[in-house]
Amino acid sequence: MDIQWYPGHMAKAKREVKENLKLVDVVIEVLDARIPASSRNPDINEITDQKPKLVVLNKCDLADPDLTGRWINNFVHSGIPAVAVDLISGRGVRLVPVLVRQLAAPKMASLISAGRRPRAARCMVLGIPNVGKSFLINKLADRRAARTGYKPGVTRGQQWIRVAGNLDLMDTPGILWPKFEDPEAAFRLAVTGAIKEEVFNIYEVAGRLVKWLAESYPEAVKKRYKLQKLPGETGELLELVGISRGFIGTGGVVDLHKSAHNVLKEFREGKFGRITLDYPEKF
Ligand SMILES: Nc1nc2c(ncn2[C@@H]2O[C@H](COP(=O)(O)OP(=O)(O)OP(=O)(O)O)[C@@H](O)[C@H]2O)c(=O)[nH]1
Ligand SMILES: [Mg+2]
Repeated sequence: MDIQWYPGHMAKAKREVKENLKLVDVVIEVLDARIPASSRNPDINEITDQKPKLVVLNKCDLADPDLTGRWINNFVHSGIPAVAVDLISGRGVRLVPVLVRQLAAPKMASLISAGRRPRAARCMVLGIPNVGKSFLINKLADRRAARTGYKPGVTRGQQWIRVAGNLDLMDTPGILWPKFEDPEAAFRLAVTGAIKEEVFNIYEVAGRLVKWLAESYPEAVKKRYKLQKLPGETGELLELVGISRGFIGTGGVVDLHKSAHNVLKEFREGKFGRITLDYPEKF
């Protein structure tokens, strides 16, 4: 898979993150629970090295619950506080401010012992595009303070938002690394919606996804497209999706573009079940 996507606004965002990091007490790194490894940007790790950090595994409603539990264990065992949340139902969200305040406590204590007045804990929310950073902030603020959206690249600038519990949160634009050296990670980022559809080949990605689903979750695929048997060929699978959905264009030809879009859309909506693409190594 050939993806070269590093728009200027991301380079700018990275610079601004570096500058603003000195203002914050804690960093929240939002990851996609379906791809906790592939959605970790190595750049973010490097920039935020010295800051207390909370990992939030978001979109748990779409991920395999057993694997989410194992991922959380993995993070916690390696000394990184982590919590699983589902922002649609709100599950797990209440824990986030509690954990952030715990992580900020040493800094707050040092401010007070230096004779400074107590202030709200400041926290920067970081992550790759479309993982739900702005959505998390809105949920904690209990209002639509930050703009959110279905596509990656919605948030363009940094913004402070005060939330309940004496916490100031900074929303940031999603940051993705310039090269996707690991083609498997690039594929996973594309299917989960972190990469703009304009910069990858939708037939290649959707074809590969439906093939993988047919191999890993054959019953779900058969049921979804009312198929008795699954063909081996990727092209044939996309064609069958089109027939099953009635995507027939002029001359009775299957509209493969619509089929590809539909596969991606339904996968992202969790229509094939709760699926995690990255496996934890231990635990
Ligand atoms: N199913 C599901 N969808 C979610 C969840 N959280 C957020 N979303 C969806 O994810 C999409 C992206 O949310 P945003 O908050 O805009 O993402 P972001 O990380 O701020 O994205 P950028 O600003 O583009 O970097 C939206 O369409 C949300 O509805 C969740 O827990 N479950
Ligand atoms: Mg955003």
